[in-house]
Amino acid sequence: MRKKNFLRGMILPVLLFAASSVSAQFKPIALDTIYIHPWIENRPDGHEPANLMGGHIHDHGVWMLSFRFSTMNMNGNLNGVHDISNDGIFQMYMNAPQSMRMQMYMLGVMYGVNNNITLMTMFNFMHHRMSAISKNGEIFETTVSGFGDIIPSVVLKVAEWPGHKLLVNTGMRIPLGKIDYTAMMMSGNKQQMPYIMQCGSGTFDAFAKWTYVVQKVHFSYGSQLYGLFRTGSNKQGYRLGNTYSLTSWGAYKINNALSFSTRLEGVSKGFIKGRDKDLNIMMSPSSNYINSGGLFAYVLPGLNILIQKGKLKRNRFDIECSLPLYQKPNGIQMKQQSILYFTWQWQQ
Ligand SMILES: [Cu+2]
Repeated sequence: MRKKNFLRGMILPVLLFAASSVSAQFKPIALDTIYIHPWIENRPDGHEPANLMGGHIHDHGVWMLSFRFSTMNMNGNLNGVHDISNDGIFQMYMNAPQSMRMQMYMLGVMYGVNNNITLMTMFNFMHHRMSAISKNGEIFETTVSGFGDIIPSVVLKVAEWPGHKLLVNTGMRIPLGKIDYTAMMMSGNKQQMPYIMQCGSGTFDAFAKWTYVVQKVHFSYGSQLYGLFRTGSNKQGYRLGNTYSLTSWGAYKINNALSFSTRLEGVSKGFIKGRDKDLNIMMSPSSNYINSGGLFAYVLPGLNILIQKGKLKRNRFDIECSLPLYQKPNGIQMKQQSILYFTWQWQQ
C-alpha cells in the first residue's frame, strides 16, 4: 500500500505535468477524477486567509465586493533585536515613541473579465495614533487620518491542474495618500509627522504576488511570494524601501461553512532612500530615515466562514491574527505587538 502510494505520488505529478504541457487532448482525466478533485471555490477555504490578497480568481462576469479592517498595535521600542529604554533613546533623540495604533479600512472591487483574468482595485482609509514622551517628561499624542494609495491590479491564472492553481497578481500603487501630514506641537509650532504616520508612499510603486494553492477534500494549503518595488523619489525627497515577503499556510475544512488556518510569514523591508526634507532627524527615532526596514517573521492563526444558505448566502467572514515571532528592525523602531484582520467578502 505504501509502495503504491509512493508510486502514485511520484508518477502523478510527472504525468500531469507532461500531459498539460503537451496538449489538453492528452490530459489524464481518469486519473484526475480518481485521485484529485477539481477546484471548488464555494468552500470556506476556497479563498486565501483574511490578510492575503491576490490568492483567488473569479470566473467570467463575476463581481466581488470586499471590506477589510485591520488594527495594528505597537508598544515600546527595539534597537535591532534588543529592547531599548526611553533613556537609551534620549541619548540621541528629543522624544521617545511609547505606543502606536494603526487602523486601516479597505474597500475592494473584483471583476472576472474571463476565466483567466480578474481585475481588482483597492481603496483604503487609515487612522494612525502615536503617543510619545519628551526628554523633559511630557507625554503627548498625535493622530493622522486620511486616504491611502489606490491599488489597481490584475489577477492572472498562469496554470491550473485539478486541485492546483498558480496565480499572479500584479499591479501598482497610485500615490494618492498624502505624505505631508503635520501636527501641532506643544510649542505651538506645526511639525511634519514621521514616515510611519503618513498615509502613502508618495511614489508610484509596482508589485507582484505569485500564489500557488492546492486543494484537497478536507484541507488546502498554499504559498505566496510578494515583491513591492518603489520607484523614483517623492515630493518630500525620499522613497520607502522595497518589501519582499514569503508566506505559507494550511487550512483545515471543519464543514462546508467553517475552516481554520495557520500561516507563517517572513517579511524583509528595505531602508528609506533619501530623507524627508521637512523632518528633523533628532526629533524622534521615527523621524530618522536610518531607522527603517528590517526583518520580521509572524505566525497567523485564522478562521474563514462562508455562509451557504439564507439571506447572507455567498458572504464570507474571515479573521486572522498576526503574532510576531521574530523582529529585527534596522536601528530603533517601535515594537510590534499584534495585528488583527477582519475581512468581509460578498460575491455574485
Ligand atoms: Cu475576489
